[in-house]
Amino acid sequence: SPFHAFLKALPKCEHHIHLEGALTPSLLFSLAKRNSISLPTDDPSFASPEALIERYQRFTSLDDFLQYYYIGFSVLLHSSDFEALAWDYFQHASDGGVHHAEVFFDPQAHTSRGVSYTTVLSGFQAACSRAERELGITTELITCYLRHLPVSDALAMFDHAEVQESYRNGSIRGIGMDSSELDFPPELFQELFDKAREQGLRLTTHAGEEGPADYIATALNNLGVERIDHGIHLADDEELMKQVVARGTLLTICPMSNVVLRCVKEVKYVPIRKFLNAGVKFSINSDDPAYFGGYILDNYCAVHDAFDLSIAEWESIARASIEGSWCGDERKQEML
Ligand code: ES4
Ligand code: ZN
Repeated sequence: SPFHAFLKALPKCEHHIHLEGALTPSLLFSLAKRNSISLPTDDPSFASPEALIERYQRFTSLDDFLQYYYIGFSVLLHSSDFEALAWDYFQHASDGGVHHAEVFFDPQAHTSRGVSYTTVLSGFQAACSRAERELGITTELITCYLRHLPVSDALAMFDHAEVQESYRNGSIRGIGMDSSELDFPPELFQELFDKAREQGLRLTTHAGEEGPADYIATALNNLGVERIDHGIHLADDEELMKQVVARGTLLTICPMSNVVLRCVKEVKYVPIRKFLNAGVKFSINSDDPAYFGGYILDNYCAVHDAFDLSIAEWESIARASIEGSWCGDERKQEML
């Protein structure tokens, strides 16, 4: 449709994409073969890429998805694997009109398997350089900490020499927090976020995806994050919504993710209209594109089909994605 072309051409930024979530079943199987990794034999979903794709359409919750997501990590061993993974994502992002991407990865889920942080980071950095050179996409990397693991594990990762070096030399712009939400409220990780803030890192966290609006409040007020990843449950708390508007906090919304993980029944139940009416800023993102059936442009199109937004509304959403980015002001000006 003509609107698809309009949405594709809109200069946009992506803020909520887990690079490990860009592992397509096809890349998963080819890396498993190349690296001689055996996939689970007790789950028929790993019989073929097609069977896996079919299973991905039947996730029942965030935790049901995460079980597959972490199995996928097992095929990623070498720097070149991480480079291939991120490069695959950047090509799709470029096709969707992304000019700047701020991408998450989960260091703890690699170092715990014996893959060094430097192996992961160097592969991702190679893809970032190539994206800039060949696609004109600028990038920022964000290390995400896993909330289902002990706080002590997160703190040890944060203090690890290679990680500290990447924070100090600007390879990594900020930290986030992800994985299983309901049993792990944000305030558990107060010390981690205090240390990151003292070091001048930018701060965000997943909150209000499956968890209640209270988790968004503690993420903002205790952890001091400047963005909220997902945040759809903000719509349940009118008072908090006013505070979010007053602070100018950006939500990084992932509509197709919310449907596939059953946080909402359909895209039309993502509170997009409510946020627009209230003046809550948000960007629209893909989250784990290889698992949730689409990249950023698919998410823009799904929102358009559900809400029939005006051209002016779309321009303001894309502008918010640029203004809410963690790149320099000069780069923002180029995109605006
Ligand atoms: C994630 Cl959708 C989602 N939620 C929480 N943690 C995650 N890690 C990767 N995708
Ligand atoms: Zn996410």
